[in-house]
Amino acid sequence: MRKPLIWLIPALTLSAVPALAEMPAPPKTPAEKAAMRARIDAEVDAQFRKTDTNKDGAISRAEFTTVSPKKAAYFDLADMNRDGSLSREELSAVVSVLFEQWVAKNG
Ligand SMILES: [Ca+2]
Ligand SMILES: [Ca+2]
Repeated sequence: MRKPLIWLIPALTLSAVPALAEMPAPPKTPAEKAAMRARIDAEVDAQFRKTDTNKDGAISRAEFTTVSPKKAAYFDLADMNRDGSLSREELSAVVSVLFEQWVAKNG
């Protein structure tokens, strides 16, 4: 059975989503929330490109471990379809959960 993504939150919220860590306050309106989400997506894009060192459009376990050695254990949690690599979509799914949890907790 798949572990819930909430397990990722303590380890990843601050370090994997710096844009989220820098947020001064949760969004008060749907427009603010959309703007924050866009900023976070841009950050995720940048991190994805940085981690995908061979530029094949996916993050392999080796790439993930090299860039984030302390978070190596979380690769399996983020690899939702168990194909041994993280797609941009899988990373976005994780970040979406983190963002919604953060809004729910702080909003
Ligand atoms: Ca790659
Ligand atoms: Ca995958």
